[in-house]
Amino acid sequence: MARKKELLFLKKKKQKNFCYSGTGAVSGARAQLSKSFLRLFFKKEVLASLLLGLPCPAWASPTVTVTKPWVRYLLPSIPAAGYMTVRNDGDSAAVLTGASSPSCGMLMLHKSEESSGMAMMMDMQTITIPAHGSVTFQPGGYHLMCMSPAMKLGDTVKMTLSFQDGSTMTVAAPVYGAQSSP
Ligand SMILES: [Cu+2]
Repeated sequence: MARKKELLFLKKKKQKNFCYSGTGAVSGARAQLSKSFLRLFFKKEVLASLLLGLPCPAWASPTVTVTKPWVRYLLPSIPAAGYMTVRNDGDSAAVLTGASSPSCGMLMLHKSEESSGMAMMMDMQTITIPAHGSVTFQPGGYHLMCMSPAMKLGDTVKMTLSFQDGSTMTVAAPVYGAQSSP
């Protein structure tokens, strides 16, 4: 019984892994696996798809939409932040599990919060967009943290969002400076 559950879990994981294109996401998902034989299995799968150049069966959810993506960029040495509104018109929650961008090095899910007068930033493993609801990424709240920004003002950068159901979405975000926003 327990074994069956484990296999189901494995199947889900496999589906999820297959749709990631960023190496960061793959290694992140791999890190979640506890058993070494599972790790081997996944390594083989990922390696095979890389070697054979198999297309990742990426698909976009028909019920999730992203509006007004933009990036606030200050300096190359300071992480930039990505903002947007993610809307979910589906009947079940959409769970954002990661993000990647060729212009960011690592692109992380973060949340800013104030705690006893101090501004804090938290690393989020997932961000849930409720059914028939939306989550707004904005200064002072949820944001995508672009750790090594390679961009300049006026550029448009691509950011890919990965969801728990295996769907992905790539958005084009215009780059703004310290004083401006869309
Ligand atoms: Cu941050």
